[in-house]
Amino acid sequence: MKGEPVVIIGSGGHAKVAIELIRAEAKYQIAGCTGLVEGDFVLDNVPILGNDSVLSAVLTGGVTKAFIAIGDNRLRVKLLAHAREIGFELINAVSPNAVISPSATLGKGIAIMAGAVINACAHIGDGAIVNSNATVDHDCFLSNGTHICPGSALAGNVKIGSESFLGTGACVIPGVRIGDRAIIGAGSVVIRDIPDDMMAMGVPARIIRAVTTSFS
Ligand code: JB3
Repeated sequence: MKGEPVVIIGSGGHAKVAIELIRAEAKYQIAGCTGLVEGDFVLDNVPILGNDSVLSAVLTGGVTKAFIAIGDNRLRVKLLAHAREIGFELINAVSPNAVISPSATLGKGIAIMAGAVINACAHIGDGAIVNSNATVDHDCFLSNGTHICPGSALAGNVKIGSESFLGTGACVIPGVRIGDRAIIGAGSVVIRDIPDDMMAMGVPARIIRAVTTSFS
């Protein structure tokens, strides 16, 4: 397998998807994963090298690129900063079957799955996830660590704050602002702004309570 080596930080379901995205791009070779359970494998043959305490040794061993494959938004953003502090360069994992506008801007450590559409002048922040078949339309702004779950749809000019979570199949009408660390329930239709740290769901989405935990 050719390409520069990359270490995957995470070893669960999201890591499986990230590994296959990176393999499909064929730009990097996967050196291994770090996780909470050592001495196992992810997918067919990607070794779990140990927990994150091995990352400095992995870097000095010549693996200078990393991808954070953790679905929990808050933990992913924390690990993104940690990997950068150690000295890793963060790569993106972008499906060759995603459609990304040439005027869209992408940060680092981003996952964009198959069938996703990122339209004109949209911005995707560091560590964001635009999951399978999700659409982000023109002039949308996704802040760092946001997760747009499979099949969700953002119309034009939607702004989503950092570490927010948009559940599977949720829709947001044009111009809506969703705050930081917000959680929108699966299948919701968001027609008005949602403040920071609030959970909303339903058609139309209504605020049901404050958010107390992070989501993935
Ligand atoms: O919804 C979809 C399509 N995907 C979800 C994804 C975005 O988020 C998926 O269904 C899950 O809800 C979630 O995937 P994730 O984060 O892989 O979840 P799970 O399968 O539970 O695996 C979490 C992994 O993170 C486990 O392997 C843990 O060992 C590992 N982990 C937890 N804390 C950690 C740490 N790994 C490292 N390296 N460092 C940590 O601090």
